[in-house]
Amino acid sequence: MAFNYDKYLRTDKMPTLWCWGCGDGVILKSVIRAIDKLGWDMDDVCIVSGIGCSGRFSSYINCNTVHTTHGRAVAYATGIKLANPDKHVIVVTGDGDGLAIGGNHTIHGCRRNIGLNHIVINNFIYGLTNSQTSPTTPQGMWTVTMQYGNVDPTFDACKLAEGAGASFIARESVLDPKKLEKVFVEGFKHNGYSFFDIFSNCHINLGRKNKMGEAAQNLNWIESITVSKRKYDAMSKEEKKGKFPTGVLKKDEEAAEYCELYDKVIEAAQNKTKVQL
Ligand SMILES: Cc1ncc(C[n+]2csc(CCOP(=O)(O)OP(=O)(O)O)c2C)c(N)n1
Repeated sequence: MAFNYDKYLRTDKMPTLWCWGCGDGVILKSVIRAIDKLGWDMDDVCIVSGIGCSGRFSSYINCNTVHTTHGRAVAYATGIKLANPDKHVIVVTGDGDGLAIGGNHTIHGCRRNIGLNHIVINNFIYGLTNSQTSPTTPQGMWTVTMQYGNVDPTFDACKLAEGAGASFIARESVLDPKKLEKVFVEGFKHNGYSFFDIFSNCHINLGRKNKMGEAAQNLNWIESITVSKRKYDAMSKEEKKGKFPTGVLKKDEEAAEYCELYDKVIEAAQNKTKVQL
């Protein structure tokens, strides 16, 4: 039987504002399928998004949703999770939203290892505002702010998350929705900061002057830069250049989750003692 998305969607908000062929819809459907697989009650789920095309995520899914300000979604989500540690909080940002203006919040969410599920919809560009350079825009590509080609070094979001201390890190792309669903199920179950770098197409605003004006061209390019972690690990330094490993890149189930640590602060305050770590 066909999967019934309607019960998870705000169908009165359809059609979406996303462009034809946009990967955001694939990610939305994969998140819904993962939630369904986990059997979560939608009253226990909160989606927090920032501003951008990716920020629209919270508009279309029928659960608790908070559409916050640009760059601040992780900060809002931190408060929501601390006040409701038993709820499932999913943060959705763009690469600009979560890695440029909101990069600081992302770093500290990872450092605290708070139990958030942070999906960066990485389309390598500022989509909503029409093609400004983002931290993940590949060098050499045209953007409206780098019309002679972007010279800024490309940012690897998963390496940032690892350096900052996230305990679950994965990368996938919209090319394979089944893999996406699987990785969301695994990461959503994880107790700690689950960071997902999801490569998505923006053939309209990244593609239009970078010879990828059609979704398929943009997707082919994503395929050309991604390689499974298993293959990546066996590649030489030279072969690794310009490639990004996909799959689960880190999973540490021993790392302390922040809300649980914070319980110790509450306990210490009640007993007028110091936290026992
Ligand atoms: C404080 C603030 N600065 C700038 C903006 C304008 N703005 C809105 S969305 C956006 C960037 C969107 O790019 P990204 O976060 O990568 O998301 P996408 O649209 O590609 O999903 C910018 C700069 C804003 N709304 N608020």
